Amino acid sequence: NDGYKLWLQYLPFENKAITEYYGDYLDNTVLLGKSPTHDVIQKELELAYSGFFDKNPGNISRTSVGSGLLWIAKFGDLPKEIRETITDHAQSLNDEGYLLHYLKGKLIVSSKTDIGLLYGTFALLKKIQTRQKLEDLHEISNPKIQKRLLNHWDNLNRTVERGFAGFSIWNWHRLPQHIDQQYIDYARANASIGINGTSITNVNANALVLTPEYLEKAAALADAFRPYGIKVYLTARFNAPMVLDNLPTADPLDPKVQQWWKDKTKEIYNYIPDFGGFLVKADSEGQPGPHNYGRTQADGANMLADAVKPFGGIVMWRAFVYNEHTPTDRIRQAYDEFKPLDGKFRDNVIVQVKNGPLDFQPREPFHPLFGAMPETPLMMEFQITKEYLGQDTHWVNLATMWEEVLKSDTYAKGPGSPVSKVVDGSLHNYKLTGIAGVSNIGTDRNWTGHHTAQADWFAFGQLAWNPEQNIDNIGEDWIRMTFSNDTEVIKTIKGIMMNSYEILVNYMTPLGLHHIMARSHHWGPGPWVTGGGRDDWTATYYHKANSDSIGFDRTEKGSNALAQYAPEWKETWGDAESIPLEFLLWFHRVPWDKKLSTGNTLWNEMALRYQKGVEGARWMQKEWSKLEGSIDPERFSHIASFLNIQVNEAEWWRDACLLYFGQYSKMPLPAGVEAPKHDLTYYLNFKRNFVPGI
Ligand code: BDP
Repeated sequence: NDGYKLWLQYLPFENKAITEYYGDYLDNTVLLGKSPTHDVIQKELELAYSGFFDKNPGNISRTSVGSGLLWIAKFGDLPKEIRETITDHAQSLNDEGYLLHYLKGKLIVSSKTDIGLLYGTFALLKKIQTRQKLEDLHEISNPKIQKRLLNHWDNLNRTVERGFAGFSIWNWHRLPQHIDQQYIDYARANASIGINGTSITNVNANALVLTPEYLEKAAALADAFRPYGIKVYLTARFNAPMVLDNLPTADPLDPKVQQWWKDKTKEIYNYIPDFGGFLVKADSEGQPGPHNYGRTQADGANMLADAVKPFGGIVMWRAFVYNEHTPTDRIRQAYDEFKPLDGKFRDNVIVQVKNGPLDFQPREPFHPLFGAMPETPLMMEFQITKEYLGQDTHWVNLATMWEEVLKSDTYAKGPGSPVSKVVDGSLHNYKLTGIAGVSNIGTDRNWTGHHTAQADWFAFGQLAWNPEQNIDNIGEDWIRMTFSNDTEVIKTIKGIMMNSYEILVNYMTPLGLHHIMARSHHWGPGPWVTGGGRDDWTATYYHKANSDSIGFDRTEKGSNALAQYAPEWKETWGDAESIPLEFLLWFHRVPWDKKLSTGNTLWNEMALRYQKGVEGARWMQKEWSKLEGSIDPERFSHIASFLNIQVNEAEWWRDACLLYFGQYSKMPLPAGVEAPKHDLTYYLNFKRNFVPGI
């Protein structure tokens, strides 16, 4: 098993009783209605059937038959007598929602729309994959977030920015004529978890994608994805009018520029009639933007919004805007820039905000813009690819981090105003809602490099559908669908998953440390990174270690980034004595010999946490080894070898960071912390010339 089938393994039923139980339904299936999506549904049912029963699928009836036990049809397509039994329930369905309902010997999967029916079918298959009892089913499910997107940071030359699982799956050279099976399987996988949009190009955008040659190719992808309910979005390079058509300016208030975008947009819609809209990174890390013309982010976004408006498109405008020439703390800048623009964006603009104010670190407090923009829809951007979290070889369950962020209380409307309710729109009554995950997939046979990184893609989809879903259940479903329904296997893998996040934070960035990775590629430790072109891309800018203390003072005595949060947070995080230790050095400078609430000095606590992280990684390895024989050998040894790497790299992180910081603390390692294997010079030079990546 090479993992290509992801969580859609449709593993054979383990015994006769289970085979017969589900066989009753699956051998008596009625699928009513006609559309390309119905054909997709039929194919998926057949694929699942051949997996479950290990034989060719029987006929699925496409006309009403009295003997049907499993009915899959839109509400309007159901025979009257069945339809009447679910009328009340069907009222509460939205356009993408589905209903699973058991009644008097019949199981009904229904919806208002074709896509809702596809989602319902996948939901049913999930119930079967996770061995649930069908007679208990009474489920109505509507997605809580409207736009649920993957963001691919894929370049036109097929490299993937921060991609660690091979090259881009978009083979531009062969498009539009060749539609690879992988595109179809991509769409199936995404539809199975409710993803309904994909932005296929890097946010560090190449204007070429807006030329007819590429639009034709993007249109071919859009055609392939359409039956699966997935819309295509493109990244727009802000100065495209200059790059592609030699306009003298890209000033968003210039009528000629505005007209250029209107014409370009019309052209795009000729190729892709249901084009979703633009995703834009502007005025950030060298990308052009409205700042170049003294204009605001709203001016830039609104120009594009006006262009897509007549066609029903949207603009996702990223808040990841910061500048090395701005003297304030980098993490303050997005809020300082966007907060005053609240209410100034068109109604088809949604501002896309990273989960934290810095940049996808192992642990950050939630971004202070959440809760601060009641008049402007905000969408969440998570990074599924693990740029700062060990990249392809570390096993870490990202859902744990995402849940922590989504559950954080913004206090925007008093206690009980979590980030999840900002994102699902309920807190501020946003008319437009969205969530994006920076994709972790590539041409690797198993899509994601690490088999277990498939779980992050899966969990992202589940949380996009419902950001308040329980991550334990998400994890368990994934294990059952991907590996096995065996109780021991589930228990062991779930144990590893649910502990993996804290373990990684401990061996990388305990106590609120951040951005101490190696320069530029961000793989491995680099607390010594300093100097170079941009201060705000170094480690020393963030940890500021010296012989007295370490940490970034973000209280009013320091950068006062803390003031961007609600007063409740100022109270919790503002006091170095009582702040939860996971954010201590994010908000405070703390003397090395300061006694913490744990009874340890800061230095000892740091060292012990690094050690604990290493021990955690070893524990993960030991737990996994118990599964030999219960998991297919190919995936078992693939994961085992990656765990080896993870343990080695956890030790590397611990040793390098403790040696480096130890120069400042000048304190000995406390009992229980293993002595580093080498001296600091070794780590400074270790893997220096190696460029990780694909
Ligand atoms: C950072 C990445 C960089 C991205 C940037 C972004 O290092 O490659 O272009 O985020 O989100 O995390 O735009």
